[in-house]
Amino acid sequence: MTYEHLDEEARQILRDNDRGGYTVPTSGLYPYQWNWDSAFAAWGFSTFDIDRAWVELETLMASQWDDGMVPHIIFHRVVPEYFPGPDVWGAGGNPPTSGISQPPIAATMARAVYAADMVAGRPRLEAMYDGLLNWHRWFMRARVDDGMCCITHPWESGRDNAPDWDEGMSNVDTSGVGAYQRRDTSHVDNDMRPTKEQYDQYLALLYFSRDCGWDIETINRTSPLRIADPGMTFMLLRAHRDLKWIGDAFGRDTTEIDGWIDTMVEGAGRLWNPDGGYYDSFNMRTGAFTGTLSCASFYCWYAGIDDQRMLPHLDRILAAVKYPIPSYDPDGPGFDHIRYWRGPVWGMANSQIGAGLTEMGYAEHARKIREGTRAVIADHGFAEYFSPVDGTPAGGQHFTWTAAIWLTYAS
Ligand code: 9WN
Repeated sequence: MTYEHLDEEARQILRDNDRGGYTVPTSGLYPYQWNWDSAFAAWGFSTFDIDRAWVELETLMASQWDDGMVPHIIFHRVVPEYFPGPDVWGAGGNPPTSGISQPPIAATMARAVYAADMVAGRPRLEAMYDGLLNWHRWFMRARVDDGMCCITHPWESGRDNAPDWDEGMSNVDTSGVGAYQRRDTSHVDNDMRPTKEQYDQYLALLYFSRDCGWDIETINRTSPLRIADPGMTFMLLRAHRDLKWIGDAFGRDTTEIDGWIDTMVEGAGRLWNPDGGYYDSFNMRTGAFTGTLSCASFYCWYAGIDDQRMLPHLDRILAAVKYPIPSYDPDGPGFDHIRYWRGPVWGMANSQIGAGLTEMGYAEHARKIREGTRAVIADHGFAEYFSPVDGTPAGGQHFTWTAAIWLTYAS
């Protein structure tokens, strides 16, 4: 079966969501530049407009903070459709930005874009190297404890309402949050989005870090939330490896990155929950695993860790759902097939897990995930995410990263 009409639709989505130098995830619901969405967009553009692919990454890196952080949202043109906007974040910047980061996949995607453009792209990749290095250095300083990458806000993980954060978030004091007007539920059904209680907690945490003046040391010491995330840990480890590859290609000294890789391989091992028998999140404040098997648990292969112990979980889950891979274990107590990161399938996560499986030689598992990703998009369109049970398209439509991974991975 050919999917040429879907290839063209995917390219059109990227063009439609292009705001000139950056791509919005989808119009209305997410009207700004998001960090890891942009990296996926660049990968998608690399299949048909290589210059535009580089520009996407260059625009992202242009908003890097002086301390090295690359923010999770860049508010290029302030609009009323999204809450919380730059006034709430109070993080400064020109254009203004949010005050946290997001999964650092830009080095990985820069390497992928370069693979499509190895001659003309060489100086553009080289120009990006120091910024990427500084960002990774920021992560090692600000977020990595004992080799595990921690989040200080669920939005930083990219898996906002994953059950991983439930217990940690229940300790966040929301009494000072006050009244506010959400915008997301005017674009999307309530039952596909985080709850009001979770939004209160997101805001309380945002205000907490803002009141710390976004100072890393103060936040590290005092934030009520600090959870080591297998998703962030595996993605950062993978990105370190890709950054080292880039540095080596330009004859840079990559000894520092070698050290980070060693530290994080060890740290990733600490995220193995021996009771559950899977990679788990770990609450640094309580010293306990969160007991959550999620799509992030399957990122080990993507990080270059060949761990066969995760394969039986993958087999069980592949047999349990119509479309892989649910963002949370369908047998878990918090599973909800339609509510955002508590069950739905995210195509871009599949592309990462699938890449890891392919690289580690698990071709049959990789094939099933790729075919499932192709089927859910072909059957249900370019939605933000989908029910793993029946494919119901959910969240925003005409979605950038779904289109991007269609072009690069699923079609
Ligand atoms: C908050 C843009 C982003 C993604 C995240 C996803 C969602 C934002 C929101 O949308 O988060 O950052 O407002 O819900 O969880 O992964 O980057 O697509």
